[in-house]
Formats: sequence, C-alpha cells, structure tokens
Amino acid sequence: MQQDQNPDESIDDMDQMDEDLAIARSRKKKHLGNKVKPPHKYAVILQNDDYTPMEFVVFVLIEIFHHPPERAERIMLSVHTEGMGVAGIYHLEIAEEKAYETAVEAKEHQYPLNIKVEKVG
Ligand code: TYC
Repeated sequence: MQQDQNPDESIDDMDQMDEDLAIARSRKKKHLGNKVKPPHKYAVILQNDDYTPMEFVVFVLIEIFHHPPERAERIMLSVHTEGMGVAGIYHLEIAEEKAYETAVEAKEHQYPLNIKVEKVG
C-alpha cells in the first residue's frame, strides 16, 4: 500500500501544527490579557440605620432592584442584622442610577437610608 507522505514528513507536519497552535494560543492570551478586559462591576450597598422603615427598604429592593418579594425581605433583614448588604451588582452607570433613584426615593420620605456604590473585586 502506497502512502502519499513518508512517515518522517508527517511527523514534521505534526510538529509544525503543534507549533502553530502554540503561537495562536499565546497570541490569543496576549490579546485577551492586554486589550479585551471585561468591564468592572459595581455593588450597590445598603447601610443599616435606626429610622428607615423595613417596609420601605423592601419596597426599594423590589421596585428599583427588581428582587422578588421573598429575596427583598431576606436582603433587608440581612442589612438590618449585619449592618450592610448588597442590593445588586451592575455595570457602573446602572449601579449609579439605581443608587441615585434609591437616594431620591428615601429623601422624598425623609428617611436617612445610606447607599454606596463600590467596585467589586
Ligand atoms: N434598621 C431598620 C429598622 O429597624 C431597617 C433597615 C434595614 C434600615 C435596612 C436600613 O438599609 C436598611 N427599621
């Protein structure tokens, strides 16, 4: 049976392919490492206080952060007992928008609810 390549050439080809693959992978890595970084995420953090009603915090977590009622209740209670907690994690503009909306709503009711936006990681 005749082969169109001798075995030695075939091994050379394989070596070349391995080398090409290694180069392609290293280029891809460099590309990802240097240029295409995923955007940072930001946590909207609620702080506990003694005056903002629990129902209001739950309302904000449902209406502004779109949590289902049971989770909103859980987050609020965790902020109440732990001192602070994460309402949600978003890209910067969305995080700031939600923090602003929450602050406006709290101010309208004259509640001292404190909200921060913090970079994650
Ligand atoms: N500690 C408040 C109370 O007892 C409730 C509360 C929860 C306030 C979370 C702020 O971010 C907060 N009424």
